[in-house]
Amino acid sequence: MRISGQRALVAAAVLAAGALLVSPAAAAPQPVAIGESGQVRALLPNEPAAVSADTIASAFRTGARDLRATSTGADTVRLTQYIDGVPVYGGQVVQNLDGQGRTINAVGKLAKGSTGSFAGTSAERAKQAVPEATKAEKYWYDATLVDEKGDGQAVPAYLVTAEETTAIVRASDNAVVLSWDNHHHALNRVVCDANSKKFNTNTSSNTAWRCGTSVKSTRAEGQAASSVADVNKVYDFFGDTSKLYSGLSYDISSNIGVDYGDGKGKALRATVRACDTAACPYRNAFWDGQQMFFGDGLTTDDIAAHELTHGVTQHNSGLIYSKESGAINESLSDIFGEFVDLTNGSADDTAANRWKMGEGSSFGVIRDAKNPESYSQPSSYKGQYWYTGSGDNGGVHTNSGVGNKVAYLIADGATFGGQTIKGLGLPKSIQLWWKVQKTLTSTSNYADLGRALNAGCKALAQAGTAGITTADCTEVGKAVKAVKIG
Ligand SMILES: [Ca+2]
Ligand SMILES: [Ca+2]
Ligand SMILES: [Zn+2]
Repeated sequence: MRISGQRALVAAAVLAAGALLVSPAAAAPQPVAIGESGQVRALLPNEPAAVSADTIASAFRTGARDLRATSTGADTVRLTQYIDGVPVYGGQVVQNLDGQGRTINAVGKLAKGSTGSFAGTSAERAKQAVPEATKAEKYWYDATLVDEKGDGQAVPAYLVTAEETTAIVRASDNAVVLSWDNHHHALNRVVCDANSKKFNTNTSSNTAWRCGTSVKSTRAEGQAASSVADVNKVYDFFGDTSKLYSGLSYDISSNIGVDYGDGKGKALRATVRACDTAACPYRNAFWDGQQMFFGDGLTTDDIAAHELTHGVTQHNSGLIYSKESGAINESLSDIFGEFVDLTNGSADDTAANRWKMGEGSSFGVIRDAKNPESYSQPSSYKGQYWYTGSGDNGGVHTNSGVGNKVAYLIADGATFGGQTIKGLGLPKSIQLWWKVQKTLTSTSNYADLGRALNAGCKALAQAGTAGITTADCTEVGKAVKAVKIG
């Protein structure tokens, strides 16, 4: 209801040059949070208020007033910035709403304005900049929204999709200004045993290892256990992951599942005991955008939930798999992977394994959220082991240590980074990180994560979700400070 009203108001504002607006200019200045680049990153009203999209646009100091509600949840609305009917890449604000639909706060970022036009540009030309491109869509690109240097003015660009990569191509000179890997290395389940069949995980089409068509189903929903342990483990861990997300009213089968037309419907699918042409056994696992791919013995609860959470992230915050947003993407997968692990009652849920990733897998422990340094990951923003190179999409599997550490601090509490934090425990943590997943945007960086944690906690305390209190938010604030992201 509110949303369509808001959309109508925005459309009217564009057409009638503000004639129908309730004079936002006359309203008192809104309390805002300013990011490193000097731009507004959050609107923080003193108390929940009825806020129009136009008020948000002016609070975020943008001249482009066309904010459209592009997705809505029970307590959040995601607004995307449009200029002349074309979306701004990463130009999004998420409103946290109270039970009356009033805004508790709004986090995100918008382009200040735009220069140039799409006249004389073409999708076909943009596609030429990316090998094997299949699609090119118009977007405005403001480098500062992805933490690159710029003047805050969006320029015409194309979001070009190829099988292995996604890139932003600037329309004026057809230059690739940003690119990332699509390959990220839920209850209807289909699990397929590849039995060491080899696939080229770098170049071959995803269809080669599709579970249910190219590789036949070994165990589908409701079927008896298989003789292959990896098949049964993934089947069970998909169940555990689905249960955790159901507790957050999110049905992963319907939201991230895929239907390959094999009669099994939209399902969480995984190909297990799969090999790479260059490595057999293959010691890795990934989410390919549609389904999971597991090397032999990689099927642990935390890894299965990690891969599925990449699907959840793809369909919610949409964090791009590059640099800081990619590190946060990885971290959300580790955090929810460990939330599933810590709450599924498996025999290996010992104190020694708490916060470790990959215990029990064929490659052993690979990361530790409690002590990231022990696996050469940073515990704090730009701290020891912080990675600044271009490998691994800008260190997404290294710099994720910061997000992991803050999750550990919030859940268990500790003295770290000059702060003594009292832990909130797992149930509250799960609610808080779910709020974060819903409020981050595709280009969020660590400072945005800090704000999303603080703003999200405040919104949950206001709603009384899971018994979260403002005292808990004080602890969250300390954890955010301790790892230097706020
Ligand atoms: Ca477990
Ligand atoms: Ca674990
Ligand atoms: Zn991952």
